Amino acid sequence: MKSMISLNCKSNLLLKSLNVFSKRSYNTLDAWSNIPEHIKVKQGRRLFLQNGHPLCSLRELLQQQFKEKPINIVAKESPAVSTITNFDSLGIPKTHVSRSKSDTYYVNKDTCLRTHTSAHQLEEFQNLAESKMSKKGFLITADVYRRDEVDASHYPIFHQMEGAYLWDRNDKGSMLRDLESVKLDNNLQKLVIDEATLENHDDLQEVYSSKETELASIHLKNSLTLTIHNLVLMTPDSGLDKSQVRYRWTYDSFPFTQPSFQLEILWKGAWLEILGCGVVRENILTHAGIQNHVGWAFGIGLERLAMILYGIPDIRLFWTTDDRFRQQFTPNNITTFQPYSKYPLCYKDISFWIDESFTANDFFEIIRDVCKDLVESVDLIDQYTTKAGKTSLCYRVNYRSMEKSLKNEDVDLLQDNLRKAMASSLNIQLR
Ligand code: FA5
Ligand code: MG
Repeated sequence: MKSMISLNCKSNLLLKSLNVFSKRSYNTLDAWSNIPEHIKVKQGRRLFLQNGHPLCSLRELLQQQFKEKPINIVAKESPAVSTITNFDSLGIPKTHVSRSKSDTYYVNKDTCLRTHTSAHQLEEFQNLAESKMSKKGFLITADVYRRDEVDASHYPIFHQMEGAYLWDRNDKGSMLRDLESVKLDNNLQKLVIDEATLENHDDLQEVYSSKETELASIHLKNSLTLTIHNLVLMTPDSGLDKSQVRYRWTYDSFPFTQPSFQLEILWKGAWLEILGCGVVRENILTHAGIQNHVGWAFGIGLERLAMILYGIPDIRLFWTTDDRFRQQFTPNNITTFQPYSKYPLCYKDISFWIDESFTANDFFEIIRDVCKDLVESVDLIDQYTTKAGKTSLCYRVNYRSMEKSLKNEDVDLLQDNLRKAMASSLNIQLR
């Protein structure tokens, strides 16, 4: 008990000083600062708290699914967190690709825009420890930020809901009792493909018995399958053919959970990944001041799940200010999105020579900055390397507005501005 308190105090002090630090340094720019205008203008819209917005309704509906559980429900405000909070507190290695400037938006070298809600895990586990485990878990919702590809299911700002649930290892019966309450019936079982059972897993956390890990993993998968299926059952028949819905569990890998899984849903003939999860690494719990517990955590992409439930075909629509979008929806209800129109697609190809400094995310970022939400997707359509070792790429930029028909001259102007911005800010040679 003594060591629990001292650990707790130490990490609390660490966190408090970090919070002060991140606020103070928000205006201190340096060579790492890379937050573009298109992010700044959207920061602060807090869609997940806007009554009636599908992301807000989905948050509420998910929270309702967990209402019987003794958990803390939290919404996080400022997205600027220290790199220690976002990466180190979760054991993410210093060399991990997610820390690179091409993957993450940095306020400055020590402060970034959180890339996932897991950034707040340690803090929330500490709150559980401080309450002497009167609560067993938490649900956190927040906006998160990533430099990422351009297509219908990726956006540089999106929303995640992070959940965690723990059991006292001394209370042997509690996990078994909880498992009983998340059994899947035969009909639902038929819709689930589990490619991530633990039989062939040879790298589990040693501190837990294989039985504990197995029970926690089954509870995790069943809880999430049931939660999501309950929401699927709330959708209108006209919007989603429920007989065609399938859930697929596969292995994943996160430095802060072991084993780790992801869940995909079959939607419009393709698998769409909606969440990552796993059994919480015991050292994260002990660091937070929680001893002798076992449990799980997950992070759901709210846009991805909302796209399936509401039939929203393109992730850009969540950000539209067009009344024809917002006025379709009523709070805490799932209705099917009625497209107001499908505007024509217009594509332009762009070819260029690159050197080893080129990263596709830097290119995508310029597209987002110059063309805003007028680009639907960007595809690499050709790539070759000459005998002399020079590499050329050709990307197709697909332009389509969500709100109006784009004129040819508008697209020509955008493409021209894009070429100019690329030539001036990337180490490439346009062809
Ligand atoms: C994570 O972010 C982990 N923090 C999840 C986690 C939590 C694992 C707790 C273990 C324990 P991942 O990078 O896979 O995992 O992202 C989670 C979900 O966010 C994805 O499944 C997807 O639904 C959504 N997502 C990721 N990138 C984007 C994006 N650019 N646009 C929209 N949604 C995205
Ligand atoms: Mg993933």
